[in-house]
Amino acid sequence: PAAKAIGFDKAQHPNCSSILWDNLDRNPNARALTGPAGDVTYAELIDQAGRWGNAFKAAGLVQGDRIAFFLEDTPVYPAAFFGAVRAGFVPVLLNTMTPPDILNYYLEDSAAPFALTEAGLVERFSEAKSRVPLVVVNGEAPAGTQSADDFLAGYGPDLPVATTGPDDMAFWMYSSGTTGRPKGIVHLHHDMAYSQQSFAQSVLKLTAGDVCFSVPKIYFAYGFGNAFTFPFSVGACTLLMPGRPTPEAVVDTVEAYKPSVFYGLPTLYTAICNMPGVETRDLSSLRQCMSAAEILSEDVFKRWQALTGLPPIEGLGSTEMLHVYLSNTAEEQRLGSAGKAVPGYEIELRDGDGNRVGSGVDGVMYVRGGSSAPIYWNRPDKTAETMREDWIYTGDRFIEQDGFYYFQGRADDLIKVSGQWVWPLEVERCLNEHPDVHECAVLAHELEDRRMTLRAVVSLRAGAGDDGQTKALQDYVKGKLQPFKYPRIMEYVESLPKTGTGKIDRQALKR
Ligand code: 3SK
Repeated sequence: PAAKAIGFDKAQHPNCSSILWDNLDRNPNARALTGPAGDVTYAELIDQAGRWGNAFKAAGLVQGDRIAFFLEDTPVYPAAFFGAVRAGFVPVLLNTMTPPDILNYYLEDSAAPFALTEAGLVERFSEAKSRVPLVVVNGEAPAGTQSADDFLAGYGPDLPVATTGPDDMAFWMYSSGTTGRPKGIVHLHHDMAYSQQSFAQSVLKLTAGDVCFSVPKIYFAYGFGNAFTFPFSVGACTLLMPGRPTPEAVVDTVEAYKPSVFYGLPTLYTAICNMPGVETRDLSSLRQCMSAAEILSEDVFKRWQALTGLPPIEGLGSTEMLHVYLSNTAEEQRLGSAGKAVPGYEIELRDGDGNRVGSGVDGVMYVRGGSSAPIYWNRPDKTAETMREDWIYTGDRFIEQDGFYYFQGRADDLIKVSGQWVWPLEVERCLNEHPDVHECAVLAHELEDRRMTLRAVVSLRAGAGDDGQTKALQDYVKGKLQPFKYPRIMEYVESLPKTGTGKIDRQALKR
């Protein structure tokens, strides 16, 4: 039904390379890419993509073979990606921050018989026990590897499209794997066109005149849609910036290349707003700004609007769904919300028993739409947990009001205490309001007899803490929430452990 709502015809999308190749007839001399590597027209990019595809074929790869992409955002990325998918190969987009041991895991898990990387990243393959042939781009190829120039030498640009279908595997990305091994998320040939026809057409409304700048890199699903799918689908230009996106580098890049559409994450918007002298910088080329992944604070939202005149449009997506499925729009914004369901996606909030909850009631979000990944590679257990029939279980809790969705926390800790469902975060928020509590974390705890209960780890304010403290805090929760929600186990610490980004490290508190 969601696909019908946006008039999506899957059969029209047997190979995702048409997103780039369609520009050959439409606008071959328009700029496809800009940035420090220079301008590249669509005709030039498609010429390069064709050469990459032919060279992959000549390297002995067979249709469906994976190719590991460990690349910076430079013109090689779209050329090699679109050449590979057109020839029927399956790029695996890898985060260039990955250390050698995890990179080795990716290579083994994906069974990629071939990899592309940057001259500056070759040494990360040091632990690649499954020695894959390496093609090195943007610099010198060390001994035992091949340079991109040598790899491409002698291959022409004419590349017939492989006999793939809309439901064939097209490319993968890996989940970040904060808990457990990262999972290979498999996307199909029609998925890019779906996210274009849903999110991009209804929210972004790009035109061929736009220059799009995605600070999140291409190997993130968010960056991939922003930098490839959406601009190439309408013949717009994409600005590629390699290297670390410090706020200074990002602002310099905006001034130099004058993008019209900007995509960032809340941390970047915050860092730019805090840059000394930012109000004297020229951000006037921007006409639209998008923020995703986390909720932007009201303060930063307002400061960015004051700086640029543009309210960031906030949305939420996932790698499993390929891009954004909840979004505010330029016409309809609710601060603090992740927005409404994007046309083409259905959202359901369900309670712990799987029943749909009504408006204003906290529930776990399920989403479905035509761009969802069908499986995690080689992980039937995780696939069954997340891909439930055609719904994706997001693990995020939301409340819906007037069609807008408000994030409430993660569902992982949802537990049944005395036969009733409890969200530890709700209890945590309640305890945090007590004047004696400096900070706290409330976690699920399994008793010896397998029953579940709540355990609170509390750091008290200076001067607080007497014999009656535990009872006082438990009574406080009983008085504010349903009484069965009080934490049976109370522990006190000087301070709570923190992650690298300053959040409470719940993993470290688990036992
Ligand atoms: O919101 C996110 O985290 C996200 C993830 C993947 C693709 C797109 C987005 C916005």
